[in-house]
Amino acid sequence: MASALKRSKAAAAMHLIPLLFLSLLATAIANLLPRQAPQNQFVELNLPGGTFYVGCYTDDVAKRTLYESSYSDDTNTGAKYVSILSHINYLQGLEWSSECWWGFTLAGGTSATDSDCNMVCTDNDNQLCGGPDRLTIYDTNLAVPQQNPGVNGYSCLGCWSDIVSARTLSNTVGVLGGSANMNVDGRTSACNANGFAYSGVEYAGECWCGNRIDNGSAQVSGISLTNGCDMPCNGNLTEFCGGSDRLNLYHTPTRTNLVKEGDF
Ligand SMILES: *[C@@H]1O[C@H](CO)[C@@H](O)[C@H](O)[C@H]1NC(C)=O
Ligand SMILES: CC(=O)N[C@H]1CO[C@H](CO)[C@@H](O)[C@@H]1O
Repeated sequence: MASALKRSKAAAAMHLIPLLFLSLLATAIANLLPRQAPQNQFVELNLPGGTFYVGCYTDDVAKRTLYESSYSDDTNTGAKYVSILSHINYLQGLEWSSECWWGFTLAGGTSATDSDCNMVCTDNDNQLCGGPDRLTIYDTNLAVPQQNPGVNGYSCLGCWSDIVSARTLSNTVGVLGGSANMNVDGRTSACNANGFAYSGVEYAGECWCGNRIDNGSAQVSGISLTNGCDMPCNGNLTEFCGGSDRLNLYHTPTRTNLVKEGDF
């Protein structure tokens, strides 16, 4: 009886071997077939010209692959993310269905297989938004912006700290076309026309003017990719307009009719 049982178990196992072989073969063939690239799902979204799929990359909460900024929203779709951030995105990454990351360069991470990025976007089953510790990365193919060295007689003093509750420059002066039209040229000429020797651009579209540096603001060293002055101007994507709590500060030594602080 016992030996009959053993024999039948062995016979069953013999039947499993061809099945196992067939399943391995099927997997091998599937891997050889061309896979639908994720970017095909985004082509329909009218991505800004030139945007292309870079690949699936690893990410690490302790050392982000794209560190410039992040945005998370449970109603995220790739399309929504792209439309919100397309004007400031250079490399953009989608992760864990609803997280959006961007940066000018890959700050870490390594290339992973496309199939690791297998999570669909939170509210759109037809788009892929990365995976666990995996980013679906796109490149907008835009040139990385530069710090404008100076214009209209103002020269750049670099990147300076600012705080909402204690401003570095205490006067706001609008530019023609408003925040959406902000650039260093418009910014410095508006401060000049209003009698200010210092001019600052912040957070892509904020305008600040003053005749002294207030509240203990200090220069932040480093290149634009690391010192926080990393947001392209709304009105000129090829130059920086400060960042979050950061001003690109400009000064002109030639102004003679300075207004007093508080006069404006
Ligand atoms: C845009 O920025 C670049 C770099 O700072 C500058 O050379 C160019 O004159 C700017 N264009 C305008 C219209 O301000
Ligand atoms: C919080 C703080 O100290 N704010 C100061 C920033 O600088 C302006 C101009 O000197 C002062 O009026 C504020 O009190």
